[in-house]
Amino acid sequence: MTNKIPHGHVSRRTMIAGMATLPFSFAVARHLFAADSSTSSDLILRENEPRNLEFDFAALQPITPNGKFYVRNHFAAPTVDSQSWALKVEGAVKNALRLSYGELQQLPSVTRTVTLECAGNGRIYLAPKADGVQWQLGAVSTAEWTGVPLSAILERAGVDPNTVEIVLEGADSGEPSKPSKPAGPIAFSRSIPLEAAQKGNVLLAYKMNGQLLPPSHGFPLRAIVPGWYGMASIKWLSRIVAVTEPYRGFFQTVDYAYWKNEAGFAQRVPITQMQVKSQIARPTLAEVIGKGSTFRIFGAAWSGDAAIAKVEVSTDGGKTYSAARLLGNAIENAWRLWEFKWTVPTTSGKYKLMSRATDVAGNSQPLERDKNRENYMINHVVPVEVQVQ
Ligand SMILES: Nc1nc2c(c(=O)[nH]1)N[C@H]1C(S)=C(S)[C@@H](COP(=O)(O)O)O[C@H]1N2
Ligand SMILES: [Mo]
Repeated sequence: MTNKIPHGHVSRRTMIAGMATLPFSFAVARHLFAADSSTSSDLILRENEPRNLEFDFAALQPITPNGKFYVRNHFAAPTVDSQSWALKVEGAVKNALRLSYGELQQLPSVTRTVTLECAGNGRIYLAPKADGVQWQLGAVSTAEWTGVPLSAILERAGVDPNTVEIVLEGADSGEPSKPSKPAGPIAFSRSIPLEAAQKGNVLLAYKMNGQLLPPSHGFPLRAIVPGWYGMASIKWLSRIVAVTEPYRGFFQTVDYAYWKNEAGFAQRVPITQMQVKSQIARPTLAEVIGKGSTFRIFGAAWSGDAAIAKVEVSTDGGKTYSAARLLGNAIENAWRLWEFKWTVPTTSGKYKLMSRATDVAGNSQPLERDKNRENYMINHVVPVEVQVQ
């Protein structure tokens, strides 16, 4: 197997997880000493075609540099010529629109810090093994996005009163890999309720961390749907359609959907908001820690709907928990970093570290996996075992 990413590497955690099938190079030392370079060599290759790259979560910082931000593609990334490209707005609208790249950039813009997490983040920790890209901790990242509020575009278009949802479609297309699928290629597309689309916080972004949107993150334009799992934030956005019936496309009902017990039935529903979650960035799995030392356990926590109220840490496999310190200020729809100063025991051995977040709406990370969620929305507490010696 070839690794097409120049100087690609796998992290120590990847090796420990024994992913023998992964493309591999021995530039590990480089990774350990790399400071903050923003090249794709900082990413962990999960799949070559379509390209799927994981952020090295051990390198956690408030904003993820563009070259370290995870990449999730379902089809080959399209090359879009921004000069001939135009955003189409159509369906149940009074004025169908065609907006050029230049026109969009002329409109009033806003910048928001938003965390994106793939609904499959952490899938490698599921037992039995679940289908899909075997993400560890790094299918989550945070950037500052600049663009035009979707609400402003919808206002211009004049959405019909019977509109219920807004469908967003990307310029990429192909045949999905899941068994139940339409004949022939389809575009990657997803809907959000009209109410969410009109809220003002959904962006049509053309900048990421102050730079033009990189091709792998959706150049020239992508949606950013704050608080939702990443699948809603359509890249290479080409078409916006107002619809008067709920959208039932492949990525809405077959993929990125799950079974929810509702009204006495198991019902297939689309995945929407991110569930409350925290992750430990340091130490990493199987890290060796000096006995009797003080170790700074460090991580991030986020929730789709609400700010993080608290993060609790256990260093004894969940028997007892203590409060972690939340760092910086809360930013709506962005992760909150946290730390916990661990007085490391003087006894050598394996220790199970756990973190558990609670949001201000009162949602806490579950300790058990909800099996109805199959291979998505993985937010239960996953221990990180370390070696004290
Ligand atoms: N057009 C298009 N948009 C897309 C996808 C895609 O494959 N095609 N993947 C989605 C998924 S599942 C996620 S998690 C995010 C990832 O965004 P990123 O690659 O910028 O991290 O993009 C979403 N938008
Ligand atoms: Mo995703």
